Amino acid sequence: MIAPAVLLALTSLTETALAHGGIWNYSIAGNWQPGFFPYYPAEGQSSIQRHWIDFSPIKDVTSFALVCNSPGSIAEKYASIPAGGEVKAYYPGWPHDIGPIVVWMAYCGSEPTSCDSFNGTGKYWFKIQEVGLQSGTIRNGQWALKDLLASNYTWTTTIPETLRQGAYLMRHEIIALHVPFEPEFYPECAHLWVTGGGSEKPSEEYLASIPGVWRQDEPDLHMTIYEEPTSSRTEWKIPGPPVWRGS
Ligand SMILES: *[C@@H]1O[C@H](CO)[C@@H](O)[C@H](O)[C@H]1NC(C)=O
Ligand SMILES: *[C@@H]1O[C@H](CO)[C@@H](O)[C@H](O)[C@H]1NC(C)=O
Ligand SMILES: *[C@@H]1O[C@H](CO)[C@@H](O)[C@H](O)[C@H]1NC(C)=O
Ligand SMILES: [Cu+2]
Repeated sequence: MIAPAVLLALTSLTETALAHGGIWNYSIAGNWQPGFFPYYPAEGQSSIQRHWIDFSPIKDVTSFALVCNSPGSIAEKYASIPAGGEVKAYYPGWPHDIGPIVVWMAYCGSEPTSCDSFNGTGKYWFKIQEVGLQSGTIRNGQWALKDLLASNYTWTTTIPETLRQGAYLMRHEIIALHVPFEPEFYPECAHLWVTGGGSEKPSEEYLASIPGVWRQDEPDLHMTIYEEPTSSRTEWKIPGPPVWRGS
């Protein structure tokens, strides 16, 4: 017997799952664990992922939902990981193949639970990874999203080895570019406790505000991949600050 609330959730799941998606699970230094699943009741869930409402994209680049999705309320847990460790994010059934993946972090504070009181809105964010168009054309080339589809919907990121210890938000962001002039943003955040004895932090030039980093008049986001001169271009630059890799 399935409870009506769950049935309802599953119905909306089949509708939206066809078009969109997000991170269901994380592997932290080799161990898989569940994220927050938006189509189950929040009650009873306990994970490292900030809460999100559904698989739909965020299209308003000024929205607070761009930070850690909507509602973006705090996660119940933290995953401990040494600097230099590997995080894998699992996007089962992810449907789109045109667009980049950008992975960001923000320092919440020096206590193991500092993210509990950290909103994330503002100039705190630095990129630790970005993959856009690696070869070919904007219309048909090898985008990060094609790599994601080719690797069983799994995206792998290494935490910079020299990053100072602390609590961090890790923000995965897919930008899907298949709809003309309507880039779709798919952010989700996780709580991390980074250990390992590093001492570095990114300087000002690496930091961006979210929301704020993406703009409505940014030509490389608000474009159509289906028409020239864009479709046959072989270069596409991810807007925003450079990636911080530590020294
Ligand atoms: C992956 O996430 C789903 C949805 O939250 C959950 O049902 C499943 O148990 C998770 N699997 C693992 C290995 O964490
Ligand atoms: C963060 O703060 C902004 C501005 O006060 C607010 O609008 C937004 O909803 C907050 N986000 C979260 C996740 O609480
Ligand atoms: C894809 O990755 C998920 C998460 O690690 C795993 O549960 C699943 O078995 C993998 N599927 C294949 C075909 O490798
Ligand atoms: Cu979609």
